[in-house]
Parts: sequence; structure tokens; C-alpha cells
Amino acid sequence: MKGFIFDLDGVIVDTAKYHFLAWKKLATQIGVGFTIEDNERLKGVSRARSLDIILELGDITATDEQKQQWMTQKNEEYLGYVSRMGTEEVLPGVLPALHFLRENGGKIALGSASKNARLILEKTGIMPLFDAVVDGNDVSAAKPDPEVFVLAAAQIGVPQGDCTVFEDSVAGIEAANSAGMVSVGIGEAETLKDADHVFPGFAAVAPETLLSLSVK
Ligand code: B16
Ligand code: MG
Repeated sequence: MKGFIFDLDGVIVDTAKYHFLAWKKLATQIGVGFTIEDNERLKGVSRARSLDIILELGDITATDEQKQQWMTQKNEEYLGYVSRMGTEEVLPGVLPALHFLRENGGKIALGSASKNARLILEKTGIMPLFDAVVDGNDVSAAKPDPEVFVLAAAQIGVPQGDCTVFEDSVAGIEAANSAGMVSVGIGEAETLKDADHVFPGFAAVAPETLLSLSVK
């Protein structure tokens, strides 16, 4: 049996734009210049690390209590965007890929750093397509640590070497490689150069191809 582990943000949905708008609002409030280019560094990393990157950009130090308050504020803003999400936000080619892999005996798991992952799966209506969901609430170590994917493989009962991971972040590809899984980058080959395979998106690859990808 084969396992297929999907990252969420940047693979199934493009929530990076909503993370950006919410972080931008907070950054402006605390006097930090924060651009769409800076936002690239936040992809795939935890909420706490994202805030630290923004504070570093502004050379700001803060107490843990203050940081907690800013993270809560940012998340409330972000959830405002998430509340308006629907099935139409699932990226092109993802639904056919999920259906095809399931129909061909694959076990499907989510492996995301986001603590809002379950809500996003519900809002987009795709929760029933997953056999297991592992997210930012379940792990103690963030990507590039392989914990999230190791847990996902265990939950679907598939040996790590028989799992394929779809990821858009450099840290996520590193995590998949350390777990001994087939790593598939979704994005630019130049950025995701350590991935075993790279596709610009699911619309660019036949679902049949996904079943037979192997480690380089
Ligand atoms: P939250 P992924 C990640 O999701 C995002 O790429 C990253 O930008 C975000 O900071 C992180 O989730 C935490 O998200 O604030 O919702 O807990 O790409 O691992 O699915
Ligand atoms: Mg991602």
C-alpha cells in the first residue's frame, strides 16, 4: 500500500496571500516594513517563527506575553479571511489527484504546520478525502524536522519508504527527504532543488504519474 502526504498552504490552497495580509496589518501597526518578498520566508514555518522573522526585520525585541498577544491578533485577522473560503479555493488539479489516488488504493494524509488546517479542510469541503490529518497542533518540532510526516505515515499505517510527500516549502522538502519519503516539490525547480521531482502545480501532472514516482 502507498501513502500520499499533502502539505496544505501552497499545495492544496493558496492561503499564503491571507497570511501575508494579516501579518502585514500587524507589521504596519508595530512599525515594521514588510513586503510580499519578505513573506516568502514565512512559507512552511510556524506562526511563532513567522513573528520572530518580522520582529527581526524591524529590529524589535518583545516579551513572550507581547508576542503571544500579537500572534493571537494576527490569527484573528487571518481567520476572518479563512471564514470566507470555499471549495473554489482548492488549487487546480488537486481534487482529481486526491480522488484518483484514493480510488487506486492510496492512503491520504495531511501534513501541515498550520494550527488552522482542520478548519481550512472543513471550509473547502475536502476533509472526507483524508484518512489522517496531522497539523501544527500535533507536533513538537517544526519542519525541517520530519516529525509531522513521520506521524502522518504512522497514522495511515504506511511505512515511511512507501510514502510520497507533496510540499511547496524548502523546509518541507528537507523534512520529507530526512524521513526517507519521495519528495515532490510543488513550485519552482530552482527553489525546490532538493526535491526528487518538481511540478509547477497539480494541473501540470497526470494523476497516474503521481502513483509511480520514486526517490531519485
Ligand atoms: P497557522 P503549511 C504553514 O502551513 C504556512 O505555510 C506558514 O506560512 C504558516 O506560518 C504556518 O502554516 C502556520 O500557520 O498560523 O495557521 O498555524 O504550508 O505547513 O500547510
Ligand atoms: Mg506549504
